[in-house]
Amino acid sequence: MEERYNPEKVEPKWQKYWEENHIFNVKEDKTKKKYYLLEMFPYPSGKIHMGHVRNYTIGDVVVRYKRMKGFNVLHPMGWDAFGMPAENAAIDHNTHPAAWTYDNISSMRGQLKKMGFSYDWDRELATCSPQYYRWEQWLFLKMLEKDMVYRKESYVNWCEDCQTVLANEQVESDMCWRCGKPVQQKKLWQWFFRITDYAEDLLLYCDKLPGWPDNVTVMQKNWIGKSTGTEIKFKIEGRDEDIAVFTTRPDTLFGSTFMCLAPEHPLVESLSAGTNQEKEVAEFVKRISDQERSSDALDKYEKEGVFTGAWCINPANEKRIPIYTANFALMEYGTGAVMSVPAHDQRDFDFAKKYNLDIKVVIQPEPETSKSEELDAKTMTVAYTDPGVLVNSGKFSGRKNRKAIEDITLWLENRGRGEKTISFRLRDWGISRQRYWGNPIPVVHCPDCGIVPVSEADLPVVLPEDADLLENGGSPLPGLASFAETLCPKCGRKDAKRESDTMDTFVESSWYFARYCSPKCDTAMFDQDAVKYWMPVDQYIGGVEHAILHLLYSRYFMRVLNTLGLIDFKEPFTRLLTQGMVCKETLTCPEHSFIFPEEAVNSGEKTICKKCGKDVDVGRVIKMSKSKKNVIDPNSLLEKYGADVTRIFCLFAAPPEKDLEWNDDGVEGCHRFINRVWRLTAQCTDVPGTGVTPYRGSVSGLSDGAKKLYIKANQTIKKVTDDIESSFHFNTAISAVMELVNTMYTSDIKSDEEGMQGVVSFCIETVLLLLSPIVPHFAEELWETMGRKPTIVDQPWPEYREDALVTDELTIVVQVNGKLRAKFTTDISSDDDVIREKALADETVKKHIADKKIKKVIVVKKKLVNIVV
Ligand code: ANZ
Ligand code: ZN
Repeated sequence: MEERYNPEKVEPKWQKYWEENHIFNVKEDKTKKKYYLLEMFPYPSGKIHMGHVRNYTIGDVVVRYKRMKGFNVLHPMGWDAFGMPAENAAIDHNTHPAAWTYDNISSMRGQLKKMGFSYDWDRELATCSPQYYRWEQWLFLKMLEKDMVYRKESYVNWCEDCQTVLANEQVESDMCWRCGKPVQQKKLWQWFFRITDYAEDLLLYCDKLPGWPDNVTVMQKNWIGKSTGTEIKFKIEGRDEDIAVFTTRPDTLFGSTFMCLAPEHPLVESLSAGTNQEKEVAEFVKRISDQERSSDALDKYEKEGVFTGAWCINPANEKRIPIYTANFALMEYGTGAVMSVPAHDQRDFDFAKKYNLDIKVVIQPEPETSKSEELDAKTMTVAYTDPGVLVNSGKFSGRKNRKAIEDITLWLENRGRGEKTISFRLRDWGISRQRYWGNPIPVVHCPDCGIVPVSEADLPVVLPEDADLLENGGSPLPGLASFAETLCPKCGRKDAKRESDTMDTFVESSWYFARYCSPKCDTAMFDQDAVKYWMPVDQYIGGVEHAILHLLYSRYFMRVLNTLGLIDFKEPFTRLLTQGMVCKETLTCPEHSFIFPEEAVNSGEKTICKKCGKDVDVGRVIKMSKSKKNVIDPNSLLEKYGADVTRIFCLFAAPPEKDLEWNDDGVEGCHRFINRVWRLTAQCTDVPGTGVTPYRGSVSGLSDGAKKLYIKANQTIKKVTDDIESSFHFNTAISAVMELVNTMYTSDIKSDEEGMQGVVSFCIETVLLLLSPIVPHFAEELWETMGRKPTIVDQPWPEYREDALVTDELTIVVQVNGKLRAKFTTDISSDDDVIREKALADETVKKHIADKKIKKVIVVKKKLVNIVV
C-alpha cells in the first residue's frame, strides 16, 4: 500500500471504473423510491469556477448518500448554452458562437469528470441543440394556439449610431457598450407569455413550499406583488361613460381632486378631441411614449402631465375634477388610471404643486397621539401619509381612516360605484430577444395572412450555426436571406419573412429538468411516464441570484404544461437549497491594482507584489470574481490536491447555505486529515487480524477499550446521518468523523482485548462508508485495499445501534452505613447486579467494611449503593 493518498493515480482509476461499469446510469425502477437531485446547470463560459465546484459537490454528496440509503437517484448535468457571451466571444475571437459553445462544453465536461461527480452523463443535454429547442418551439406553438402567448409593442434599448437593439448587458450606465453614445428607447412588436394568468396560483403556492427557504418565497411573493384594493368608477362629465381607477386607499376618496390617465389609456385621445388641449395632449403622448416608463424606472423621471380638457365627477362628493394624462400613470398597472389625492400622496402632491391643482385634506393626525399641528392645505409642504382621522369625508368624517377602508368600499359597492379588486405587480413575461444565439420563435410573417405559425412538421426552425456576427453586435438573422426568406405556411406567398426574434434564454431553463427524465425522446418534449416517475425534482440546489426569475418562470412553465394536460403536478422543485457564495480577500498592489493570489508572496507580516515588490493591501473578504482577481482556479487545486481534498474542503469550510471563506490553511488541513485516515487504514490492514469481520453486536461483553471505541463509532454514525438528513450540514458531519479518527488514534487498536479487533474493523468500515459520498475516490481505493468488493457506492449506509449510543458513564456513589466512602463509574446499561458487585469490589469500600458482616446492600438505581454492616 502506498504511503499517502495519491490522487493522480487513484482518482482517474475510479472515474474510469465508474464510467466503464455505468455505475451512475439510471433507469426508472418502480420497485424503488426515486430521488431526483439537480443542481442549476451551468452556462458554458469556458471554465468551471469555485462556485460551480461548491454547488456540485454539495449535490453530489447528497446524491451518493441517498443512493446508499436505497433510493433510485437521478442526477443529470447539462448546459444552459444559449446567450450573449457566445456572441461576444465569437466577435472577439473571430469564430462562431456554436463552435465557441461546444468547445467550452467539452472542456468543462472534462473538468466536471475530474471532480468525480456522479452524473448520469448519458442524459447530458445542451439547450442550443436542435433536439432540445425543437420541443420548446413546439410548446410555443401550443401556447400560441391556446392564447397563452401574444404580441404587443414594447420598449427595447436602441442605439441609433449602431442601428441595433441592445441587450440590457450591453447598456453600460445608459450608454452603448460599443460606441459609447446614449441609449434610447424604441418601441418594437414583441412576444409575451401570459404569466400573469397564473399570478394568483403562483402566489398561493408560495405558502405550500415548506422545503424552500423563507427568504426565497418572500422574494417571490413580493415580485408577484398582490395588492388588494378598490376599483372606483368616476363618471365622465357630459358623457355616459365611466373611468375606473384602482386604489389601495379608498379612504382618501373625498380628497381626490384630479385624475391621471396613462398616456396610452384608450380614453386620452377621445377626451381631448375637440378641446383646446387636443394638440398639446397629442404631442405629450407622442413624446412620453418614446421614454421607458417601468415602475422601476419611475423615480428617474420628472413627473409631468397635461390637462386633457375633460372633467369627471368624484363619486364621493359629486365634485367635478380635471382629468390629466401623466407620465407616472402606468397602463400596465391596475386600470391605467389613478385618482390623485395630493394631500396624502407625495407624488400627487408634487404634481398638484407643479400644475397648481387643488389640495384637499381629508385625514388629520389624531390630536392625542400626535404633536403635529392641524393640517392646512395652504401651508403644507409635504403630503401627510400617516394614519389619522377622516375629515371632510361626509358621513365618514371622524372615523379612523384605516378602519374606514372597508366601509367606504361597501358604500361604493351599494351605489354601484366601486368594488373590491386585486392588482398584481407581476407583468407578462417578454420573451422576444433581438439576438442571434437563441431559440428562433417559430412563426412566419406574411403580407397577406399576418402571423402564421410554422407547421409542426417543419420543426425545428433551425438556427443557422454558421451565421456571421455583425460588427455592431446586432443579430444577423433578419438580414440572412437563407434564414429569413421563406414561404408562407398558409398561402404559400414567396415573400413571407421568418420571425427573427429568438427567445429569452430563461425559457430554456424553465423546463430542462423535465427533459432530463427522457433526454433523447424524439416524439415529444418528454416521455410522460418518465416524467411521472422522476418529477418533481426532490432537491434543487443553486445560487440565490436565481431566487426570483428562474424559479418563478420554472414554476410558471409547469403550470402551462399542467394546463395543457402534459403533466399532473404544478411545482417543479420540492426542496430548494440556495448555497452561499465562495469568498476570498482581495489583494491590491499600488502599482498593479487588483492582483491574483499567485502574483503575491507572503513575507512574514507583509504581503508583497511579485512583479514590483511593493506592499500589497489585503482587502475585505468578498465574493470571488474575475474582475477583483480574488479567485482560486479549481484546476490549480485539482493539480495540487486532487478532487477529493477539494471536495472535502468545500464541505468542511462552511455549511452549504452560508458563505464560504477561502482559506489555504483549511485546504491543507483537509489534505492532512485525508492522509491521517489513509495511514490509519494502512495500520489496521497491516496488523494481525486483517480481514477481521466487523463487530456489529451489542456493547455488553466488550472490553472497556473496545466498548469505548464502539460507542464512539455508533455515535458518529448517528451524528453524521442526522446532520445530513436535517440540514445537509456536512461540516459538522466531517468534524464528527474526524473525532472518531482521533479516538482511534488514541486507542490501543492493536490490543488483543476482548472484541477489539472486530470493533476496529467496524470503525474503519464506518469511517470509509461515512466519508465515501464526500471523498469517493479515496474511499473506493481504501475499500478495495481492505479486500472489500467494489463498489463502495452501492454499499448500504451504515446503521447505528440504539444500545450503543450511551454518551457518558454513570457515576455511582457508595455509602457504608450512610457515610459516603467511594465513587466509581460504570456503563449506563449496567444493571443492579453489576452495580452491586462493582461497589463491593471497590478497594476503599472493602477497607471500610473490613471484616464486618454485610447485613444489607441497597442499590438505588443508577445513583447509589448503600451498604449496611
Ligand atoms: C389613491 C391613493 C391615495 C393612492 C393615497 C395611494 C395613496 P400599490 O400599493 O403598489 O398597489 N396607482 C394605481 N394604478 C396606478 C397606475 N396605473 N399607475 C401608477 N400608479 C397607480 O399601489 C396602489 C396605488 O398606486 C393606488 O392607490 C394608486 O394611488 C396608484 F394617499 O390611489 B392610490
Ligand atoms: Zn400568407
